[in-house]
Amino acid sequence: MYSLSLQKRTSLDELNALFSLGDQIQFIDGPGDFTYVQLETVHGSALISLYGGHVMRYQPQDEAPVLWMSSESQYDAGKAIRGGIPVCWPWFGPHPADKTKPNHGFARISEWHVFATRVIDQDTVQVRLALNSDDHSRFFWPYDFSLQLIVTLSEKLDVTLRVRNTGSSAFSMGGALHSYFTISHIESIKIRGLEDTVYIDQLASDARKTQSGPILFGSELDNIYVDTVNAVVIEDPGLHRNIRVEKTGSQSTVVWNPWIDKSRRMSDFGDDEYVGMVCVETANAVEDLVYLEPGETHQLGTSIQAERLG
Ligand code: TA6
Repeated sequence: MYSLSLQKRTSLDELNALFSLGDQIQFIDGPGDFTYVQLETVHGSALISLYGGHVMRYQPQDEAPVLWMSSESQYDAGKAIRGGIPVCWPWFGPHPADKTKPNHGFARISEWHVFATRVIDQDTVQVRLALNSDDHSRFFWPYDFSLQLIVTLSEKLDVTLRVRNTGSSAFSMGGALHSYFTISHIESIKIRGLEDTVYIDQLASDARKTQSGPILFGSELDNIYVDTVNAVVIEDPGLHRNIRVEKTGSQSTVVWNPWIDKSRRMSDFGDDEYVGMVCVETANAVEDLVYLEPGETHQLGTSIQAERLG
């Protein structure tokens, strides 16, 4: 039995008093003593951690999980959760000038708070989490902002990161909704939608190449596809399904599988877990940065749907 501190129980009780909605939106405790929001509809369920604003699970009714989570994920403040949909913001990858700053920005290692919850109908529920600039964020990045993560569960999963520049200075930002997907086996899937698209091969000194045919996997792959607004489909005959990933507010898509050696180098990633996952990330990466004047807003959105094959 997991015993909660009095303060923790109170905060959960307060959250449920303020924001829970029947059995469709509930706040629960979980790994790392983090607080989670559980969404349920007739179509399936989802789970989101307030730490990191991190969608951890998306499970359509009668389907295998769509999002992948590492069994080795750590749940420690200051460390990103491994799997699900990490919110990479306000930069993608290493900080452009200061390598001591966290990879993929600080949003995914920050404590988000609940802004609003809605039951739109029995088929659709929504939660909005918020993260605003403060002394913690200013340690990493000198600008003022208001973030909202809008998660809508229906017959699909829609995740939108809305950024508003609330300061008096303009800023440029990058980022990604860095989605990890569950697949049957990395060597039996195909990824379509990026054919003939230019990509930056992060494993070949960022050489620019052009995708020929569907993306197939036989070794580590870490590509940033540029100038593309295309939907992507992960064809997975082993699970008798396709996963369709559509996007808004993004001109770049990242596809990644760490394969054997990189998996072994990551302490929060099982040595053999690479066979059951692939990342397809809706990004603002490389030259696809977003410039916001004071008061301006940008939305980066990904829409995820599992489609059963015959
Ligand atoms: O998905 C692309 C990527 O930038 C890879 O290079 C790899 O580093 C991955 O993100 C995971 O990064 P993380 O900081 O979460 O370990």
